[in-house]
Amino acid sequence: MGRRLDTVSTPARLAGPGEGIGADELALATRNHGLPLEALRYDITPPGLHYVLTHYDIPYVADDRSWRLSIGGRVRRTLDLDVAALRTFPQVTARVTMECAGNGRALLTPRPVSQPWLVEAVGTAEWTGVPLRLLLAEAGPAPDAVDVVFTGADHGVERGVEQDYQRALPVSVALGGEPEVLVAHTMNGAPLPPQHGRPLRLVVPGWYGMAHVKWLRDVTVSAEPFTGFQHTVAYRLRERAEDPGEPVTRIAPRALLVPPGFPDFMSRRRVVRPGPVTVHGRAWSGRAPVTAVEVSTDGGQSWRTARLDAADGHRWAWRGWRHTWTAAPGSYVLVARATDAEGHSQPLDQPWNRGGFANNLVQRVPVECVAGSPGEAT
Ligand SMILES: Nc1nc2c(c(=O)[nH]1)N[C@H]1C(S)=C(S)[C@@H](COP(=O)(O)O)O[C@H]1N2
Ligand SMILES: [Mo]
Repeated sequence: MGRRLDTVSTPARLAGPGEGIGADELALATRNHGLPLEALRYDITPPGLHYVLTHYDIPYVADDRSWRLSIGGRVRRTLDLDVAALRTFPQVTARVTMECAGNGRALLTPRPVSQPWLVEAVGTAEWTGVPLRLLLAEAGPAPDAVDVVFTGADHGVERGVEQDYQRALPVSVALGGEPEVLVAHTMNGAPLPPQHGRPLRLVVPGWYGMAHVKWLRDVTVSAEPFTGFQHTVAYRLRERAEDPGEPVTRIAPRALLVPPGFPDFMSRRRVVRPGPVTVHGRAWSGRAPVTAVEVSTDGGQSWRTARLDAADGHRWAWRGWRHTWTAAPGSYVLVARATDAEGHSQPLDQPWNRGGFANNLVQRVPVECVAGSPGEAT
């Protein structure tokens, strides 16, 4: 680690007791925006409302036609493809809910100092592209292949380590058909926007966001396990800095509700009128299909079962749910909790780790039920 990089790039740390969000976290929060929770109403997140997370800078790509994707390493034949060549392969469209592994981090105590997500680092898009397994079949991976490494065009320094953004998948996942990993060029029917990886990105349904490498320029088949920064240093579940930890992979179940009523501008506390209130939202899991959502209006002491929307065949996308709550004047804390077919559910107490990853603590939405002024329409 060079001395000069030491001065610009500091080690990971936890916020001290009572330490508020700092200027560096605020700068990250303004670059990397979340899904406004009211946009959970849409099956497919409208353009610009999908969350964004970019570690370094968004590469400037003036002309997609000059972009090249190389596929090499332990293969019979190296491929060098432009976007037009990629479009000659069979195309697949998949509806995929993507969530940042750091979602919920800013609510943890102590708080890992990083992108300070509350709960909104999620979105659902329809991605069109070429199944990765078809590209790899064309290249012919060697029998000793272990990992497939994906490199983006973005470059930066993180915790003192200068790097291009790189992640890998086990060869079994890269070649697998369920989920089908895509090299996508299209998001919701249009070329990828710059912030979502223009012109090419990886889409790994069911996996946390870090696996979906944007600005994809290189795919390298490797006979060695990948040991890059984003695998062995970042994106590991560890309690103490010196633990090797476990890798972050698939998305843990989560339900989010559309905050009901209307918000206060500063506190964002919600106000509803007395009477029936439809509490609704979305739930997803990258491990197994969502089988139940429960709703509480008393902070998690008692629960009601929500009605799940009909399964629509989009295994890797979130599922809608709803519940009718009859509100009476008073203070409430709404909570929703998802469970998947493997029995994974959401904790009521924070599942803490040093990076604040895969934290699927339930969402809590404080609501005041206040009668309207006399004569006011409700
Ligand atoms: N090249 C590159 N790919 C990347 C990242 C990045 O910083 N660089 N961020 C990853 C992370 S951490 C997440 S959560 C998702 C976010 O994808 P989105 O911005 O399209 O929502 O992209 C992933 N792919
Ligand atoms: Mo992320």
